[in-house]
Amino acid sequence: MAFLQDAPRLTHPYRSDPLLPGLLDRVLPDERRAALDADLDTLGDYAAMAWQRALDSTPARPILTQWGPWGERIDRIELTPAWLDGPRITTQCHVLSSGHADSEYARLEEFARVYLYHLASEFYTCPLAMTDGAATALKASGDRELQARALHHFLSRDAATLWLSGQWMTENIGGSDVSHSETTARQDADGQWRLYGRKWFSSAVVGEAALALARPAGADAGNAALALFYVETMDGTARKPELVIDRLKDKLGTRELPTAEIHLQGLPAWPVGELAHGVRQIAPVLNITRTWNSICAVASMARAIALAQDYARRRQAFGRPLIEQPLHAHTLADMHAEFAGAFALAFEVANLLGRVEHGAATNDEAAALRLLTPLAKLWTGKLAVAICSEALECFGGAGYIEDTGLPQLLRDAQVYPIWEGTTNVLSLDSLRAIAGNSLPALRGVAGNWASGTETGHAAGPIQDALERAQHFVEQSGSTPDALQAGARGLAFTLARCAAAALLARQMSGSTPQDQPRAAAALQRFLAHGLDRLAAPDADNTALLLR
Ligand code: MFK
Repeated sequence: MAFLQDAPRLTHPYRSDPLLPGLLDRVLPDERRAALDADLDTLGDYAAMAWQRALDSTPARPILTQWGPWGERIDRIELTPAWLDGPRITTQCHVLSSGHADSEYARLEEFARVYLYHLASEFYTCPLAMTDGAATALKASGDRELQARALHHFLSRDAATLWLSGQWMTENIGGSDVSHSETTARQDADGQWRLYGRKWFSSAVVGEAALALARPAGADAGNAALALFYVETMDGTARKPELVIDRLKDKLGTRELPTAEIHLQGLPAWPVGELAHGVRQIAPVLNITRTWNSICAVASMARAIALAQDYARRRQAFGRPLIEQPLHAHTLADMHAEFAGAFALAFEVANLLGRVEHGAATNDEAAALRLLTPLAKLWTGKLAVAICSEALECFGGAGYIEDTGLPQLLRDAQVYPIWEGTTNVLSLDSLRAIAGNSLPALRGVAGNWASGTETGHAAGPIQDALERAQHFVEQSGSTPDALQAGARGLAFTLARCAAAALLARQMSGSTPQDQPRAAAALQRFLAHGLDRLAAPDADNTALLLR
């Protein structure tokens, strides 16, 4: 019998996760921790089943049928198995509803579920994220009528009554810059607002509702005149005729997610809040979906690393298992250290979000959260691509072959730095936060995180790097172009400093049994460096562009 290579096996995504159980043990009160276990076990079991199901079957794709046999417009979308499972498994395990429970721990408990569910969901998490954002934005709007209409559906614990919400911002003319949006809102003779226009990326077109930006008829140009509207998409079981699906997107990854181009032809709509400043009003959605993005990015890293580590024990090369080859082991350990930092930062954003929403956070923590949200999104998005790419290399040629299930990890990861704001857009958002008092707040908060006695060696380099970042902001503050050109380096420096401080805190709080591993992750993370600041030189930049 010729040699047959053992395939990588996925160990239990929850029980074998190297970081999640320890984090929950450290942060949650005992009773809450115990209550969470059943849902996390179920989601871990589901994730293991879904990985095997994907390997055992031909990849499924959503299919749009636009016309019925007698020429009627039907726009029917057939979904993949994971999407058909979505309503049941998410309501059964309280994925969305748990985030809106009355507790400062609600968001941490929600995102623990999201982390385990994400890859198994085939990006059903995308419309869930937007639904979570829509629920948060409706709560923030104070509009009791819309809240009564939608929240019990968005946060339902019953698959039969669950509604998903989209977030319709992007247009052909405006992806990152929505100020030129062409969708208009007009009132009909009965006073009902209706939306007219074309939305270019709708990731939840199968949902029952959406929040959409539109310009009220007669309003000024620019983004301040845009308003936010709530829409519903269904008449019973049929899609409303004023919502037309033009086509599904043919994407690099996230192919199970039915992203669509749509036309709005007078879709009934209700204003959310005042009839202007729609970007400000949709901002809560952005900050929530960016948090989902960060958690989902670390979930992809966790999966890629788990498979690569398992394989390194099964695969022999040059006379011994890969895991015993010093260079390969060193590579895997580097991947783990970066992942550990990203995991710590993404989950701290989740934890702070819950604390801020429930009045349990300090003012500095609240200000730091505004900055950490874009930082976590931009850094984890980029890192997920790098780690998934490195993980594919760990399998050699097999990592490039579709039916191993591995290439999809990289294809899908490429979405994290793009949607919900690119790395540069998020870097600019971090400048928006820094224009407030977020940077001094972050310095204070990170100083506390890294202040444990065992981690004194980490506190110095972190504070030094943060001080250089502050100095850079002050130096370039008077020249906005210089500040913008350096914004990405600044953002990566701040993200890495926050992550290092969190790894230090984690090490101090670990059990004696876990401490050596936490210390190793911190040491290796610090060795990769904190400072990504680069003094931008506009002339030098111009010389390199054509
Ligand atoms: C599986 C993982 C889950 C992820 C789900 C992903 C779903 C994917 C589908 C999509 O990708 S949907 C499309 C997402 N599109 C974007 O993310 C747009 C990217 N562009 C931006 O983020 C721009 O920064 C933005 C359009 C939000 C604003 O640009 P502007 O027009 O230059 O805004 P401006 O004038 O600076 O800000 C307007 C107001 O919003 C200001 O408040 P005021 O009116 O009070 O002055 C800002 O402070 C406020 N604002 C903007 N961003 C904010 C914010 N407030 C809080 N948090 C923020 N992040």
